[in-house]
Amino acid sequence: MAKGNTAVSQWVGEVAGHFKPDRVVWLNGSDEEYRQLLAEAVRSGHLLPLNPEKHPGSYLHRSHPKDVARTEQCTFICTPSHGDAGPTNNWMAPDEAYAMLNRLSGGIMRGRTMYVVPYLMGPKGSPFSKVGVEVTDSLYVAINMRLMTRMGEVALEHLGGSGDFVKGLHSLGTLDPEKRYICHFPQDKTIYSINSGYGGNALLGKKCFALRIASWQGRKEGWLAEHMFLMGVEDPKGKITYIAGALPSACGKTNLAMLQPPVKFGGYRIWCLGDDIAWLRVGPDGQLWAVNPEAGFFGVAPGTSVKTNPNMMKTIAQNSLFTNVALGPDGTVWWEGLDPPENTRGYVDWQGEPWDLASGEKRAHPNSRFTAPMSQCPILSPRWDDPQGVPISAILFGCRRSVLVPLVYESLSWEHGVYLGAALSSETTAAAVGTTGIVRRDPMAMLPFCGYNMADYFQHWLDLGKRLAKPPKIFRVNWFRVDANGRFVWPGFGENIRVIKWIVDRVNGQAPAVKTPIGWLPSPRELQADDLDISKEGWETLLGVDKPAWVEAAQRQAEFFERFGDRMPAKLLAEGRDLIARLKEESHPRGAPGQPSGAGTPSGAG
Ligand code: OXD
Ligand code: MN
Repeated sequence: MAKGNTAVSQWVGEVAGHFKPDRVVWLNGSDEEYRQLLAEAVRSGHLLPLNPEKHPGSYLHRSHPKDVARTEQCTFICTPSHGDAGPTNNWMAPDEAYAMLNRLSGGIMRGRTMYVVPYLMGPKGSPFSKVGVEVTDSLYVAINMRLMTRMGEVALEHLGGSGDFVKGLHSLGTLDPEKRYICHFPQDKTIYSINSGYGGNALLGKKCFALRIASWQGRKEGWLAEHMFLMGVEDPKGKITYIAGALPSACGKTNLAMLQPPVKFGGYRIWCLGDDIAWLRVGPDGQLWAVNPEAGFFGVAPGTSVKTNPNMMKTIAQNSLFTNVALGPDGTVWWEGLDPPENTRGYVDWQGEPWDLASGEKRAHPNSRFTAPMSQCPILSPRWDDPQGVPISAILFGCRRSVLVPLVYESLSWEHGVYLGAALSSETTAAAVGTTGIVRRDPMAMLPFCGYNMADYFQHWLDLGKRLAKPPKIFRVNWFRVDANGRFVWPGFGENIRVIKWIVDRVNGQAPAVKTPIGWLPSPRELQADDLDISKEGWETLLGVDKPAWVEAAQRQAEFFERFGDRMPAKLLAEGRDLIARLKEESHPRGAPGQPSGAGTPSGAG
C-alpha cells in the first residue's frame, strides 16, 4: 500500500536501518487491522479486556509507574538558533540533539515490531489538514493513534506523491526517565521521542505535531495552532455561535466543550467539535475559521462523572481505552470522582495492587486517562468533520486561579485580548510531572506547546488580528475562585452556561456590561444566576476588581515580558502600561457611553 509514496518509504527504510526492528508493519487503518492490533495487545499483556457488558470493546492499560504524564524537562525545541526557541522552551542545537538521539537509539527496536502509522491531522479533503507518519514500537501508541487521528490509507491519499509530511520517530526504548527525550526539529518537520510511552510524549500527532510543529508552520504560513477546545452554542432560536477556548492542561477544556446546560437553560444546546486542539485560519471572508485536527479524546479520568460531564460518560461507554485507572473485580474501571463501590474487595489500584477505600489514598493515578473516538460523543457537532471548519465568534482564555481573576471579562480590543492571553497564568495540575497547585505563567495555555519563541508568537497573534475583517471577541474566564474557607464560589460545570450565554449575547450585541480598568464585566443580573446560592461576598469575589492587586499583577507581568528582551512586541508592553494607567486613574467611568444603564456595578468592584 503506502509504499507507493517514495518519500515516505525511503524515510521508513532509513529509520528501520537505524532502529533495527525485527519486523516492520505498515498500518492501513482498517477495522480488521484494528481488531488484530487489539488482540495482539491482549495476548502480549499490553491491554486487559474489560467487562464486555459494562464496557463493550474497551480495555485497560497500565503504564510504567514513572511514565504517567508529560515530562516538560525532557522536551526540547531544536531550532538552529536558540533565539528561535525562545526563553520559555528547552533548547538544544539540532546537530547535537540528532547525534545524542541517534547514539541512544541505534538498534533500539531489536526484537520488536516497528509499526508505521500514517495519519491525517484535520478533516479529509480540508485545506487545513496535514499528514504525519509516526514509526513506533508501542502497540499501545499504535492503537491510540487509531482512536485519536484519521489513520492509515486516508492520510496517504491526502499526501499523494508529496514529501510534505511530518516525520515522527518514537521508541519506548527502556523507558528510562534519565534518558527520556522528546525533541522537535520544526525546520525539518521532525519529532524524535524516546524512552516514554505516555500519550503527550508518544502520540506524536497530538502535542508534538498538532501544537509544537504546527505552531511553527502556522507562523510561516499565516495561521494559528492552539491548545483550544471548539464548541457551538445553539440558542433557543436555533442560531449557533462557535467558540474556541484555551485553558491549561487538566483545567476543564473537556468539560466545557461538552457542557450540559441545566434545566433553566434547556433552550440552549452545546455542540462539541473538540476538546484540546484547534487550527485557526483567516478565511477569504475575513473571518476566523477553525478545525479540530484530532479525531478522538484523550481526557483526564479523575473528576469525570455523570455529574460533571454526562456527555463524556456516554462517549466512553464503549470502544475506549483506559490508562492507569483502578479496576474492580467485575472488570469495571473506577477513578476518584465516581461513586465509591459499596465493597472494595477485589479492587486493585492503577498499578494492580489491592486497595482499601478507607485508607484515603488515590486509587487511580491523578493523570489517569481515557481515549475514545469523537464519533461516540452524543453532542458531536454535525460540522466537526467539515473541511471548511466553523467560523469563530469568540475566543476564551481560561485559567485556574483561586484569587484575583474574575469569573469572566471581555477584552477592550483584539490587541488587549492578545495581552489577556499572553498574561494567562494558572495553577499547575497533574498533566505534567512536577508539583501541582503552583501558579505559573502559561501564555495562551501554550507554554509547554509553542514550537518557537513566544515573543514572535505574540506578534503573530497581533498580525493575524490585522487580517481579520471581524475579529472574534476575546474573553478571560476563571471558574476557580475560592472563598475564605477555600471552597469554590462558582458551581462550574453545567452552570457555566450562564457565562457562555453572556459571552454569546455580547458577541451578538445583546448583553450589557460594565467597563472596568481590566475590561468589560457582567453584573450578577446578566448572568441570570439569582437561583444559585451565591452570597453578596461571593459575587464580590467573582466579579470584583481589586485594583492594587491588579497593579501588582500587571507589574509582575511586565517582568515576565522582559524575559523576551527586544523581541517582545511593543504593542503588548504598551497594553500593560495602559492597564496600569487605567487602574491608577483616581476615578473612572462606571459604564461606557452607549451601554444600557442599570447594567449594575458588581459591588466591591474597584
Ligand atoms: C493533554 C495535556 O493531554 O494538555 O491534553 O496534557
Ligand atoms: Mn491538552
